[in-house]
Parts: sequence; structure tokens; C-alpha cells
Amino acid sequence: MQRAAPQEFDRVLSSMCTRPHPAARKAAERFFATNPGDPATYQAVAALEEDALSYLGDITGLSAPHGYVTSGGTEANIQAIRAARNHARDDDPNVVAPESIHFSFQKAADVLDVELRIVPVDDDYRANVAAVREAVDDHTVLVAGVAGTTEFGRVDPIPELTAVAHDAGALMHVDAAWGGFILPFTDHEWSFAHAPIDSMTIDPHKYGQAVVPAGGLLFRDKSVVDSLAVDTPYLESASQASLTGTRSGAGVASAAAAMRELWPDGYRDAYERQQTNAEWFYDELRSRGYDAVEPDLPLVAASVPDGQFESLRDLGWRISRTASGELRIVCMPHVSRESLRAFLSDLDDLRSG
Ligand code: 0PR
Repeated sequence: MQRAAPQEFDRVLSSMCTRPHPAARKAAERFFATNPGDPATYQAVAALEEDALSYLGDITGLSAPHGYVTSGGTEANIQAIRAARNHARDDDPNVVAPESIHFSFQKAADVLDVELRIVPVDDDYRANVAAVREAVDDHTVLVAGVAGTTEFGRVDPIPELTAVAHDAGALMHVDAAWGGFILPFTDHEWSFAHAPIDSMTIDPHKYGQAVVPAGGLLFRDKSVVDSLAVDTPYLESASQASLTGTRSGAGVASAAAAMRELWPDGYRDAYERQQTNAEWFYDELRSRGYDAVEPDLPLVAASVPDGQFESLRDLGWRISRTASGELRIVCMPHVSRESLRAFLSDLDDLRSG
């Protein structure tokens, strides 16, 4: 089996990490010994975190964003649930989410001792609004939707889900960890500009082209994020809302640098190029007789026989499968047309061999 070198991305087709933008890499190097968890001591990186938040607000349609740069989507999702729970002060809280939700919600429910109610998706892998409406009750503190699902790249009906959440007296969270840097260039209704959602996960270390670790958590209302704060008596800074204590200055600085370089034109170019690649790849698979899921965002899923899948892995392709077994190809910014052509050529050899 061939193993990819640590920073080699040529054969990495199913990951949601990508090659960082050169400006992001440079910023990370400058700030890797700083701690945004103590903003009064590390003021330069704290200012960059403010810049990063303000860019994230521009991208998601939120004019005065509250929140912070997390270690990733998992921390952001845990904290969104924790904030909703603390804010509601319910003694038996539950969260309602579609089955397409990322597995970080299972971790969150476990850590926070909150009941997670998973409801079915529709035929196009999107949250079924009627099923969500059935599942909410007086103890629902949060409804979650996904804008760019991990397995199929689908966008849930966010305005409809938000109405259901608010009717039930719950907060609405959107997980745009992967989709957040792609969706501004589509017609989808996914953001704070399209619905009065309460919080969002959007990760610079995925499509945002920052270095790892750099996730994003945004809140519309300050009182919700304040419900996360604990006092920090012996630090220069008086309280902390983040889950981790010491945080990555490299991640924060790189996120700010990537967004400064790429928002909006660079991200639009990446989306347009990769969406075109995904559609091309989908057509190529279909013309070979494979059953494939049409790419709404730059992610293609297709049924490929086990033997071919394993052989492609043995040839060094870093690929994975959905829970229902489909091969998934995530057209991240590093996935070139040449790479996809080489992959298809290996597939053709396997088919004829
Ligand atoms: N929300 C969504 C919609 C996600 O897709 C992911 C991760 C998360 C939250 C959690 O984010 P963090 O992993 O930053 O905590 N989605 C990818 C996945 O689970 C993560 C990933 C990235 C996996 C790179 C593999 C990999 O090589 O598939």
C-alpha cells in the first residue's frame, strides 16, 4: 500500500482538509506560540481573531457576530448545544437533528448528557421538515440543520427548520462546517441572511483553506454565547467562553489571513472550478454505468463494487465511503482535473483487467 507523505494531497480524494493557502501557512508560522485563549496577554492574535470573526460574519450575513475560532467543527457543534442548553436552563433537554448530521453531535450529546433525537431525511438526503416538527417538544433546546452534508453535500431547508425551532421555543443551529465557504456563491438559503438562525458552525480549516486547527462558531445573540463563559480568576483576561483553554494562535492567524486573501473572489473561483470538476466527474462515472448522486455542491457519491474500491485504495487513492456504502469524492481545492482523470484511468484499468 502507498502512503501519502504528510503534506501530499495529490491522491487525497475523500478528505475535507486541503492544502492551505500560502498566506495562511505563513501567518500560522508567525503565530504558532501565541494563545488566543488569553487575549489580554496575546493581543496581536486576539485582534486577528476579531478580524476572522468579522470576515465570518460577512460570509454568513451576520453584521455583529459573536463567537470565536474553535479547534474545528466538533468543538463548534458541542458548544452550540452547550450554549442552547445553558441558555434554556431545561432540566431534561433534547436536540432534534436529521440523520445526515455529523457524528460530532453524538459526541456532544454524550458529553453534555442531552438527548439527541435523530429524524429521517427525504429522498434527496435533506432533513424532512415534517419529521422534525413531529420530534420537537417543550424540552427541545436546539434544532440543527446541515448546510453541506458530510456524505452527500446536501443543504437542509434552513428557513423552514428555523420556523419549526422557533415555534417550539428552541434555538436553531446550522452546521456549515464544510459548506460555509461554498454556499455564498449558490442560490441556497442557508445563512443568517436567509433566516433568523441563532448559531452556525463554519470551518476555515475545510473549504476556507486555513491551516488545521481553525473552526468557526458564530452566534447572533450575545446572551447565548455569554451562557458559555466561565470566570478565569488568575488570567489577564477575566472570562472564557471557549471549550479548550489554550488555543491555536496559528489556526486563528491563518484563518484571518486566508479570508483576507480569498474572500470573496478566491473562494468563488475555488467553488466554480470544483463544482465544474464534480459535475464532469459525475458524468464520467455515469457514462461508465455507475449509479451516482448528482453533485449539488462539489462532492460526488457513487456506488462502486467493493473489489474496485479496495483495489483503488491499494493503488494509493485515499478514498472513503458513506454509511450506505457509496464511494465519496470531495472536490476540495487541491483536487485537480488531472487527478480525477488519473483516478478514472485506474478505474478503467480495473474494469478491463
Ligand atoms: N460538521 C460537518 C458537516 C463535518 O463534515 C465535519 C467533519 C464536522 C462537523 C466536524 O469537524 P472537525 O472534524 O473539524 O471537528 N467532516 C469530515 C468528516 O468527518 C472531517 C474530516 C476531515 C474527515 C478530513 C477526514 C479528513 O481527512 O468526514
